Amino acid sequence: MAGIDYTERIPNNVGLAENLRLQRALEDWQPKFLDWWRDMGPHGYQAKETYLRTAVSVDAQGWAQFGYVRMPEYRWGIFLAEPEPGRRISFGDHKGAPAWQEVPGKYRGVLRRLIVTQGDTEPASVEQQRHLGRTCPSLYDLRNLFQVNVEEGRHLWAMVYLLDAYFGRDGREESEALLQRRSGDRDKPRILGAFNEKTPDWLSYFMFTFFTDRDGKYQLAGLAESGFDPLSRTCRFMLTEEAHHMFVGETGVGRVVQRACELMRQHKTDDVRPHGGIDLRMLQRYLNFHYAVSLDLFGSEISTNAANFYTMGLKGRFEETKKDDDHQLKTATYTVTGLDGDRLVTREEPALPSLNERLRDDYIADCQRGVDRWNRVIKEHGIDFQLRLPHRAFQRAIGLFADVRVSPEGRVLSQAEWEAKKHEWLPTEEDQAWVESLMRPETEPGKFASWIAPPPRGVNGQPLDFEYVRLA
Ligand code: BYC
Repeated sequence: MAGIDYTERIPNNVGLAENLRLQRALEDWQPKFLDWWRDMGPHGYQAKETYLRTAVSVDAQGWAQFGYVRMPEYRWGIFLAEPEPGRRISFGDHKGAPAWQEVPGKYRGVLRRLIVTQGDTEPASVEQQRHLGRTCPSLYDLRNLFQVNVEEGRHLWAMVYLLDAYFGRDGREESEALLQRRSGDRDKPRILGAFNEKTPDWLSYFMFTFFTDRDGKYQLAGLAESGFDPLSRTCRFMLTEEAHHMFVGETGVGRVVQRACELMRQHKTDDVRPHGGIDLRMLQRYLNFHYAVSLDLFGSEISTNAANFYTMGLKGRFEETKKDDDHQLKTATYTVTGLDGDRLVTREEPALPSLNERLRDDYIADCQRGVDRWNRVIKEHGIDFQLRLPHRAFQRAIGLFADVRVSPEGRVLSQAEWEAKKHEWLPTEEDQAWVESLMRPETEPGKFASWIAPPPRGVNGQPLDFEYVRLA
C-alpha cells in the first residue's frame, strides 16, 4: 500500500486502476494541467534537466528518490498517507464518531469551499514565481525553486483528486476553475490576498517561502485533523513535502542575513549596498511586509466560519489530538487582541469563533523561532541588531485591524503619522530597485551571487558545485 505505482499514467496509491470513472475524469484533467504548467510554470526552463526528488512511497523513511527530470515530465500523482485503522473524529459535534470516508451530505458545500481555497493557493504560488529562474543566485537555489514549484503542482493534484473523487460534477467544474484563475489577474484573481501579490525577486521569494508557506503548514495541519478522512490523509502527506519549502525560506533568508553580516564586518559599515549586499534594515522592511500579508491568510480574528468548520468536524486546531480539553469548546474562552477606540487591548472571547486567532498564535510562535535563529547569526558576528516580527496589527487588510494604521511596535497611528513613517517600515521603491539591481543570474556550478552566502551543504549529499540544473 505504501508503494506508488509508477507504471500508471497517473502515479497513485489510491487504487485508481479500479475506479474507471475517476480515472477518466483525472485523465481528462491531466492534459489541461500540463497546458497550464507549460503556460504558467517556470518560464524558460521547461526543457532543462533538473535534479529533483520524486515521491516513491508514503513511508516516513525513504519516501523520495532523486534524479534528473525535465519538469513537464515530472510524475505528478496522487499520494495519501496510510489510513489509520479505526480512526475517529476527534473534535466538534461529531467527536467520537468514525471518520467519514464519504462527504457528509449536509457539509458538502462548506467542505468543497475549504478544499477549493486550499487548492487555489498551489497553482497561484507557481504563477507568482514563474519568472524567478532567470535571476537565480545559484544553480542550487534554482533547483530548490523548481522543487518547490513541482511540489506545489502536486499539491494541486491532491486537491483535484478530492474534488473529482468525492464531489461529482461540481467537483470537476471546480477542478477546471483552479486552472483558469490567475494570480494577480483583475478579472479572475486567485482567492486569497497573498496569492495575488507579486514575487518579483529572490528576497521576496525567500520571505514568501518562510512566511506564506508556513501559513500552508498551519492550515494543512488543521485540515489534517479533519473528520473527512481522505482530506486528512492527503494533507498529512502534503505536510511531508511542505517541510522542504519552509527550509528553503528559512535558510534562504538566513543566508542573506549571513552575507550582510560578513560584509558589515569586512568593511566595517552598516551600509553593505556598495559591496553588493542587502542591509539588515531593508531586510526588516521585507520581513514586515511578508509577515503582515501572511497573517491575513488566517482570516478574521472572530469568525463564524472558523467556528462552523470546527463544530462540523471539518478543520481542527493545530495538533488537535494532543490537546487536553473537551475538543468541543462550547464554553471555553480564548484571549484575542482587539481595538478599544485607538488602543489595542486583549479580551476573553468565546473560543469557537476565535479559532483563526488561535491558529495565528501558533503560527506567530513558529515564525518567532525562525527569527530567533536569524538573530543568532547576527549575534555570532558580534553585530548589535535584531530582526523583529512587527505587531500582529501592523499593516493588516483582513480582520479587526484592517481599518487602522498601527506601528510595528503596536501603537495606533493617525494617517499623517503613518504616511510620515511608512517608508521606514515597508519596502520602498528605492529598496525594490536596489534588490532588483542585484538580481543577476549566477549559473556557474558552485558560484553564488554577491548578496547571499552559500549554504553549508548541497542537496541529497551532493557537493555545492554539483550541476543541479543542466542548462546546456
Ligand atoms: N484574502 O471569517 P473569515 C498554502 C475571506 S497557504 C482574501 O475572515 P475564514 C500555500 C474568506 O474566504 C494555506 N479573502 O475567514 C502557501 C471568507 O470568504 P467567503 C491555504 C479572505 O473563512 C504557499 C471571508 O473573507 N489554505 O497552502 O474563517 C504556497 C470571511 O472570512 C482572506 C487555507 O487557507 C484573505 N487573506 O478563514 C503554496 C485553508 N481571509 O467564504 C500554498 C482553507 C479571509 O465568505 N481555508 N478571506 O466568501 C480556510 O480555512 C479559510 O478559508 C481561511 C479564511 C482561513 C482562509
